[in-house]
Amino acid sequence: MSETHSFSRRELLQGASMLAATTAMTALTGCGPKRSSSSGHGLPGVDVSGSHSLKAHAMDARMLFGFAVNTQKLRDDAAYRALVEQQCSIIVAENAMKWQALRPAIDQFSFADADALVEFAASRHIRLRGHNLCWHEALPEWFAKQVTAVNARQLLRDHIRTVAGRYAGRMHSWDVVNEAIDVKDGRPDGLRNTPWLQLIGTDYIEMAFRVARDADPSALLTYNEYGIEQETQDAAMKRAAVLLMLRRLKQRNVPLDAVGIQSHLQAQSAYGTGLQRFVRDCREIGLEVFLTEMDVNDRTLPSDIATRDITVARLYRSYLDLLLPERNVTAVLTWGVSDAGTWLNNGKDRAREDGLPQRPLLFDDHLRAKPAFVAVRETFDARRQAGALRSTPTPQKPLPKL
Ligand code: 9MR
Repeated sequence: MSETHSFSRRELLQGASMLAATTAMTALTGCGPKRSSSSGHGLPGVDVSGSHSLKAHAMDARMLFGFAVNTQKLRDDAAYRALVEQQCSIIVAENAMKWQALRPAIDQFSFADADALVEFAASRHIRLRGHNLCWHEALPEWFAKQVTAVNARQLLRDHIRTVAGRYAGRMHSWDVVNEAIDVKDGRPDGLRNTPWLQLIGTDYIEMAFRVARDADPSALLTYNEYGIEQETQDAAMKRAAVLLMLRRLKQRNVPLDAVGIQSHLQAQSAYGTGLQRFVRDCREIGLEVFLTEMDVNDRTLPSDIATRDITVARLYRSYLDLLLPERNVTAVLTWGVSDAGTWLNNGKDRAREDGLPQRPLLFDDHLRAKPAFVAVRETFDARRQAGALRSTPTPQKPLPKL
């Protein structure tokens, strides 16, 4: 992170007072993050409400901030709902708008949860991302049995028309195609060998974007991808393949407005100029960038919770310090509201060896702000301060008025 490393350190010093205060408080009172999060700790004395919220600080930096939400919790858990209302200017359904949720049968749609989410967001003036219209995962069970080369194209078209059409004019953005690149599949174009590719052919991506634009002309149409963040060879190759695809789409006038960089980060991995270059390349072809699914996998970090929380906070800080100076980055979302219910605590391959739950997010499982909350908020402030000195317009549509 050559260029950005010193910047991060400087920012770290600026923000160190809050973390130092928290650590000192922990040492003095024993009520800071120590053992299992189930005992409930947060940052004593840190106001996260109103003008101190992430959405307020993000707005000052001309960005949106939000969470991926669980629609059932949003309905049933008042504290969870209040935190979403307090912190978010944008939300996305973690699962409720996937095919698996919306399509109980090949000829049926089930919109109850998605409709409720759209109403919730509209009534609170929170923007909504749609995730997603075309993906190789979260397909319903009937898919493998009933979808063939004969009906696949029409099925995808109808799905996008129906779903994007139903919420037309109400969505900030749609992840139209999710995770379509996998270099390891060995194709020269880098495309992942998905059922959609096999059944429709390579133009399924272009088709999906065109149908989405027709169905909802006002949503920002997004390509969303993971595995492109690190400084590794694999990530560099994947970035190159994604960029090649995006450029080809743009050359063909396919309606494409933004790229989602998922940002599922790994503690102790390096993030740097390769990703920064990618964001700039996206800008050059007229694309906004959203950080769509941020969290930090802490499975390689020590058990001690204070150490883990500070290390996770530092990674959020250095990652956002790297990317937020890029003016085409206009939204940041974490993948989940709190450490309770994070996808990282499901599945053996993500489990920590010490058996403790992962702590990947900005709020603990009692919905209390963690050091990462402060770190993220300060990166928003740094962007605001930099923006005051250096104003570069975003290439596409301006941010909707807040
Ligand atoms: O967090 C989501 C988990 O609850 C689902 O079981 C899973 C399959 O639908 O998807 C998870 O979310 C993924 C997202 O949709 C796309 N990027 C990777 C996310 C984490 O796997």
